[in-house]
Amino acid sequence: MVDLEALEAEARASLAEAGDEAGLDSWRVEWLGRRGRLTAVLRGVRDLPAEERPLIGAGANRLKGELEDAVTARRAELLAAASDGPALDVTLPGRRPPMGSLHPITLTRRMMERTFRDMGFDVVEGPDVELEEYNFDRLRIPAGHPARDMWDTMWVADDGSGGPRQLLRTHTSPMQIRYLERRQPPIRVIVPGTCYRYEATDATHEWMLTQIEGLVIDEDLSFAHLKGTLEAFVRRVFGAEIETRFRCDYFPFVEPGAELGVRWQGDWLEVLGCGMVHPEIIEDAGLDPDRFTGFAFGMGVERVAMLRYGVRDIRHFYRNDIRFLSEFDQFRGSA
Ligand code: FA5
Repeated sequence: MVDLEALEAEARASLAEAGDEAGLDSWRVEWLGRRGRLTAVLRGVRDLPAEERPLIGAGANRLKGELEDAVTARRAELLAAASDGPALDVTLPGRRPPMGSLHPITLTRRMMERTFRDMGFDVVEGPDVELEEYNFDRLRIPAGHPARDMWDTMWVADDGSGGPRQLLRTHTSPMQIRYLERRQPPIRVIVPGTCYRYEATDATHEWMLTQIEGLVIDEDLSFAHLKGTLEAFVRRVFGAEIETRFRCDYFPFVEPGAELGVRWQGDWLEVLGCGMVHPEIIEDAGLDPDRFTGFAFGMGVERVAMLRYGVRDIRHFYRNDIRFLSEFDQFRGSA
């Protein structure tokens, strides 16, 4: 009588020896192939004495199924060993898709907006493509005025319709005029937005930059309010130890005008221009300049971001290098 038990033991022992795919193949030929040893037993069943047939036949068929399973299991085992882990571990967490994060300028802009909101400012936006009139003339910078050279301008191509000239705004100050057309004092507003200048770039200058304009108009406002507001802002953003300096500066739409610089890498970095709103601008808005005064400022968001994150070259911000941008993942949610 065929000893199925001995046969099974031998088959399993030899399967355990198979160390690779080729070994598994030859094992299969030897045991389960057309001329294989178990196949031979199955074929021989019909020649067995009638009383042995059912027992051996059923046993050999069961063994065939079990050996098929065993070879599948052995293959998985070999695969797992090769990949140094289970072939498929369904308990592992899925692969996390890359999430991205907010751009450092967006993070900084939102932080600045929030700081001004806390100080009681409204936030509004204006058009990137602006009329010459608002960007220059009504800010007391008529054509031919030397102050136009302070802003190298990108003009929108003339469409030949004889309409007013348009440009990519060089600063957010035109929104001072637009806002004064719509609102009455007391005014306390900031205007974040992108500006464009036809400028050569260097470590602190980009041709595309973000500004936050501020405009405050009320009765009895003095330069002390301007200084107090901006110093409070700077201390909130950079901490109480930050070193600042005001210096005289000239902008045709303010009188007097100043710039604010902060200590940066042993030097000073100009962060904003500011001043008392020129009485003519107040008057043009239909307000009495003897009653209403105010101050305005325009600050560079990229400059604030450089100080905040210790970025030494402004040009990193818009190079779109994922290695640089992913440094800011850690600030996700801090905006
Ligand atoms: C202005 O644009 C004035 N409109 C600011 C102003 C508003 C003055 C209201 C008075 C009253 P200025 O060109 O200096 O000024 O730019 C203001 C700030 O924008 C600078 O202090 C700097 O922080 C930033 N800035 C200007 N040019 C660039 C540039 N090319 N790249 C990066 N930041 C810049």
